[in-house]
Amino acid sequence: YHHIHGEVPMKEASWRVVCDGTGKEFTDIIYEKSVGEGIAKITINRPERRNAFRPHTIKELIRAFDDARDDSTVGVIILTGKGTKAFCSGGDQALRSSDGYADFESFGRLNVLDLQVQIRRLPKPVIAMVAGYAVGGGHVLHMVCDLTVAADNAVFGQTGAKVGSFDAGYGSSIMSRLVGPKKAREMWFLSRFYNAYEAEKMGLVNVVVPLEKLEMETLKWCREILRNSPTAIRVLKSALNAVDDGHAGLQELGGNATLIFYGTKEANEGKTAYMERRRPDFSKFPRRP
Ligand code: S0N
Repeated sequence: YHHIHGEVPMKEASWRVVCDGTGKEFTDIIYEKSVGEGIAKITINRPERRNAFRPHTIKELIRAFDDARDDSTVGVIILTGKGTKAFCSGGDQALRSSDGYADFESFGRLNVLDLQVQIRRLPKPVIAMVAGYAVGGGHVLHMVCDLTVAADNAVFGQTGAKVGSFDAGYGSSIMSRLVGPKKAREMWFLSRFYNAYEAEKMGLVNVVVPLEKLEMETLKWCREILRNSPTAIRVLKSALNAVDDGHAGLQELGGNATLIFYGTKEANEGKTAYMERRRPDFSKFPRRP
């Protein structure tokens, strides 16, 4: 196997900071791309709040994920939190109001739900790189990522039942898929925290590594993915999400079928005939069994 593929290089990445597309600096996140490799890294940068997010944080995350999606040199995206104490501690409770979370506006938002959908639909793998706490809405964020690489100091859990909130969307349905319906009830009803090894046993994370090896291991996973077929990965991601995402999931998968079909002579015959104002001739294309 290694004769064909070789080991992926175990080396640090060289990161280049990317600015906000609007010309402003990001304040709540750090957005970086690796030089010479197809890796983007998005870091929630509010360590003094255990990387709790406010609506503005989510807006920045959405912009960065949009950029990473559109950049055809990027093949895999890491989502992480600044420092070693937390990946993300969920919504900023100090800003929670009667209609969501409010920071610079007079009304509240739950725009993290838009970010969750964006990560699910993004046709490139998103890897959660978790050190410290991934709790509340931060735990849901790691669950909607495609893979999770956890440091041995990682702690996972939902706090909703304790702090008077809940995520009855992906936070419930995807969790139930990941850990099973009984364990999902345990996580939500009891609001317990689980260490990295417990989380690994529950199927919440892919691998646990010593904290000091967290980024190196995550980069190794990224590089292994980047060696593989982007189209295969794109279709597989949409296929793995399709049932759970219902019509939207099928649409994503179906869009990939169209994308691939457009590259065939058969599809091109239809378009060419239309442009040439003639009847299309599909007779030469096989009706495969
Ligand atoms: C993360 C915890 C366990 C860390 O404990 P530790 O290490 O002892 O540190 P602390 O001293 O507690 O914290 C350090 C400083 O950081 C602040 N801080 C931490 N977390 C938050 C937070 N989420 N919001 C605001 N501030 C936070 C502390 O206050 C402290 O500040 P100082 O130093 O000034 O005192 C521990 O901190 C903890 O348990 N945190 C709270 C975790 C939590 O309950 N999170 C929110 C859960 N809910 C959601 O995330 C919902 C998300 C959401 O948007 C949503 C989505 C879908 C549907 C509904 C909702 C919804 O909100 O309703």
